[in-house]
Amino acid sequence: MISGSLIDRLLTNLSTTCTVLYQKQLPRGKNCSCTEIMKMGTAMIYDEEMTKYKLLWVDPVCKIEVPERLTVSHEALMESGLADRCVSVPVREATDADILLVHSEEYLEAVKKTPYMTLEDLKEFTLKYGDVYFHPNIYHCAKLAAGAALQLVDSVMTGKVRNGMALVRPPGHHSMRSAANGFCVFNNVAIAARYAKQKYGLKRVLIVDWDVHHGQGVQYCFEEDPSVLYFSWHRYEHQKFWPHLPESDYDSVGKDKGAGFNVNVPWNKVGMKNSDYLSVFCHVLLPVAYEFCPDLVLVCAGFDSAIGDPEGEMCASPDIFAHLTHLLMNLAGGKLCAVLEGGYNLTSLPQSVCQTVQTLLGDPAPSPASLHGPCESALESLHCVRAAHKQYWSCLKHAAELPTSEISTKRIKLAEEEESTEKGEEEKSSKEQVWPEPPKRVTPPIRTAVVLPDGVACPDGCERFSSSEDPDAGIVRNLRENFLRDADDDAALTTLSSLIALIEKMEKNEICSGLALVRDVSMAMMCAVQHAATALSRRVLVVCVGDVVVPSADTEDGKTLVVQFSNKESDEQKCKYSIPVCLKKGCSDVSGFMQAVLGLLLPLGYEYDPSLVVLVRMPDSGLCDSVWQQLTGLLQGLAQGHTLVLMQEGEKTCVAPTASSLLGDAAPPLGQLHAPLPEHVEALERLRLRLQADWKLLQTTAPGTG
Ligand code: Q9C
Ligand code: ZN
Repeated sequence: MISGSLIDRLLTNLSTTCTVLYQKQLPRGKNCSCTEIMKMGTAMIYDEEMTKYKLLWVDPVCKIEVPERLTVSHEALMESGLADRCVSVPVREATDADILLVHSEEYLEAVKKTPYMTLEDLKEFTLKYGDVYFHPNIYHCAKLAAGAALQLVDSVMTGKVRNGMALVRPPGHHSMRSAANGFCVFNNVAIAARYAKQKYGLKRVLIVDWDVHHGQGVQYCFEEDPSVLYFSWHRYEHQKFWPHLPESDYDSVGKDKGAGFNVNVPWNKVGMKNSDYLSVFCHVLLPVAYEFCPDLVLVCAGFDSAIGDPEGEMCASPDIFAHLTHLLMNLAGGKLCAVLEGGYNLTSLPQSVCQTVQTLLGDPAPSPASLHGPCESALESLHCVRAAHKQYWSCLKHAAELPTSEISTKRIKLAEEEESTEKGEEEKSSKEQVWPEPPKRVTPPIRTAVVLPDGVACPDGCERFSSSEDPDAGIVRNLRENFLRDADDDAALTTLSSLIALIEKMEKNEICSGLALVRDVSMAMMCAVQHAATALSRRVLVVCVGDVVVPSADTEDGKTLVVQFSNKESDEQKCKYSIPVCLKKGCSDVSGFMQAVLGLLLPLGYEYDPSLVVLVRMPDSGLCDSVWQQLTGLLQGLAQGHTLVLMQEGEKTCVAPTASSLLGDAAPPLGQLHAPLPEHVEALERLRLRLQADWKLLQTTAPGTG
């Protein structure tokens, strides 16, 4: 009940200092400045005090919200060694002024009295609100939870760290201006958004709510505010799931000036999987978020959307949160604050928390388990959300109209399904989910190796690479016979055999990513792809930007998937594994290019699930550095971050920005995107329609309704 003692505070401060000192001993590059190290850090905020309240009476609805949620999450971070890698930031109490940014004075004054209430008073007070309980210490914890979110915002906005996560109780996203609700007392993330805008003058804040419940409190707070974009997906079941609100549906898009800045994705069935989540990210959240261009990303990080959760009943694996996190980390220059909301399965919760924090720390994401297309119900939701928002976002302008039949009659659907409800309840207890523990993510000792001509300096933090051993005689013979016509070209032979050695080390997970400046990009690409796909028998995703001769013979068997961005109209599409993306006016249409990356390349890449990505940049690519860095950054979510970038020798100025992205730095923001060129939109949409038969993750409408 009493805030942390002086000794506690000193200890916390001391441990923070130690963490920073410890990090200083591990500079990333030789001449790494202090601020650079700090910028790379990840904050973790936790205080045991927030475990010190609990349900004091019998209530089946509230019994899942237990102190152990926090202790198991924190212990998992300690035991995995992740906590040691974070900068530990102390909590503070949110002040009255902080809380009043979102809540009414009357409500705050009422909550202030709860520490002095008797058990009977507390029970009575609790009855004024829905699905929440009070305890004499919850007011103190609620101030710490909101304060933790504010400490996180301060740490990120002052550049002390790049990003971070706050482990808090009570959660926040259901609480409203004058009401506690759904285990929440103060709206931690809503307060943090207002605070960030006020204190740091931010113009745009994105809130991503991946908790399985609708954060109606956040929606109400910002529904008329165009400076805060709120995205939430949530179990809905056509209003049959708590909190049973019509305004949780896809057609609540925001009001007045805020129209278009509230994005609801209702899940109308339970059992949603990784593909459903990724599909919504690729086809709704990311395009809108990139167009919005936030200055800061806040995540309502609830993990009741993971498998095994008794509330969500979804089937997404804990490692999907690595991808959701990764996909947000190139927005807002990497400024991301995740604040815990729900999560009630004491096994999947800590696993999901670890996946999130490890990704914030910059470790490559694990390969997502076999993805197929989204389920029909998810497609229906996707279709509806995109249709509801097409008038507000130019990235969705071309989206299909709302289906006229079926879905618009959602209330009839609700009535129809009414009968089958009871049966579902009984089945619940019998189907305990089991899933494998996510494998330990081992980060290669070398993050980024570079193969550069002698005159070109090795970028900070990278390792210059040349094959130490003499190349295998068979490999040399193959190189000479198939790639090098000039038998005396020793320099080229050295480069190519270095590339092959690099690929082998990536394959063995000794090196994460690579970058090579080569004289002949086409030849290097052929050689790399042939080795990885044929000799090592790996699936390789080849992404080419600009005109380059692409290996076509190799694509038949599915060992390689080639996606080529160019401005040349390519007549035919040879097979499902060779995909020309034609942007006639070139890649200078940043919006069009990003549309292709988010809506085509990422879903293709995720569905294909390569073990190596070869990213090829031709000198005529026409891409500016920031767009190129976004592409490089996003692609590292695939193949466990095994990306090999090939560039032509002349492109020396591009080495540093590329290396920075490969090392895990956030790409610079692109600015608010304008509408893509209509002819590009049309071309991309035609391509997507053609490909969606083969690639299910490209679908954006339910079968028979598009
Ligand atoms: N089974 C958070 O996750 N009870 N709050 C719903 C339906 C309320 C969840 C009852 C659940 C509140 C932060
Ligand atoms: Zn929840």
